[in-house]
Amino acid sequence: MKATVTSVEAILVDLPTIRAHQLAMTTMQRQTLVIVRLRCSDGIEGIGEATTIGGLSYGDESPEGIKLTIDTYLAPALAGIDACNIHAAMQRLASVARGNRFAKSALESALLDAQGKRLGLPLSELLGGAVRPNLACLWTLASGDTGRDIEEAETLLAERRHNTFKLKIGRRSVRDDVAHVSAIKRALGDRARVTVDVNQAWNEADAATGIAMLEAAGIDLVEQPVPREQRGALARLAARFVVPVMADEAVCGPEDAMELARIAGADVFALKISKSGGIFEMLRTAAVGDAAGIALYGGTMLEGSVGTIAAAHGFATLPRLAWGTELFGPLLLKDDVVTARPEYRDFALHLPVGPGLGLTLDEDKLAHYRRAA
Ligand code: MUC
Ligand code: MG
Repeated sequence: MKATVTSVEAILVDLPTIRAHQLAMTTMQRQTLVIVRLRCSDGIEGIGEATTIGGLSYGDESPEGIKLTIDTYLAPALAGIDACNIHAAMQRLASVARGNRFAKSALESALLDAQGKRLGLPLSELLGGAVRPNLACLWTLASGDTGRDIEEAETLLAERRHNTFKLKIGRRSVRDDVAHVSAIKRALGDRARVTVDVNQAWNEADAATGIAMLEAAGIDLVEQPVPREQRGALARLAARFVVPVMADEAVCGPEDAMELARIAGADVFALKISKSGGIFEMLRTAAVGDAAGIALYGGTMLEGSVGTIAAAHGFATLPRLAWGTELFGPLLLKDDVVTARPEYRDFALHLPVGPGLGLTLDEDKLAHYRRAA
């Protein structure tokens, strides 16, 4: 079965969020997806997604930059190559571009989606098989208002949609943040797990103060309290506290994982296909953590359905995924660009069963939400 890549299109899609989403570095009112459409000589089309948070405020690839990189450098490099050999295609991309992991991840997803459709296999089967048909999925409370966050959590618990909540902190003073988190934990009690993501906002001294108070308040996990470069500080905090410390921004690829494992820099790794440069690199990163006894967690860049389901297929194949996932991105968006939205129930995301990603683009929605050229 031979097919070559005939064209690649990168489309910017702007979707409104259901409410403001406050992180340490930005407040989101909308999300911009970069949807990739890869067409092959046998008529099969694969889709992928590269999405980041808050333009350039979170990472070093912006949606506009990702589109430019794909249009100018990566799409020409894929033109005419064997669409069935995904490893060779990714090596070709590595040879023409350093970094640019988000853009590469979207293209890899599109190649895998096309190959899955070609062979009639769901992506997770193409990867060797899912060991779990659904993925535990938390929700992030980030409205910026404590009372509203508690109400939101109560509704989602009652609907059996989520029973773990991640709070985005690091924007206010340590004391104000701790007061906010503690109030939410007190209201929810043992009915829910509560984690926090500081998104690198604290220095080591603030982190030591903050984590001590969060631990006393019964918080279950602290994500990326200090800047990503400060691996020593992360290791000291992980050693000092019982509450698990998770690396997110500090762990992108297998080399980061190796170094963090060597210095016992974290108790948990947040995995993301985009920051690793695709599903295969995410799996290699996971393998290093797993071998070092570091627990794993399926992270998100608040992607829409395409990026979320690509990650879900990858996470479903991991032998161990102790902390579940945060693959709730589509639920934060008011609308979608796929015909059937992913299914969330009983505190989990359920994997679609169709070939490839198992998703179909909704052409009318895509035309409606795509950014005018
Ligand atoms: C991050 O840093 O983990 C994940 C959930 C959320 O609300 O923001 C993201 C990014
Ligand atoms: Mg994070």
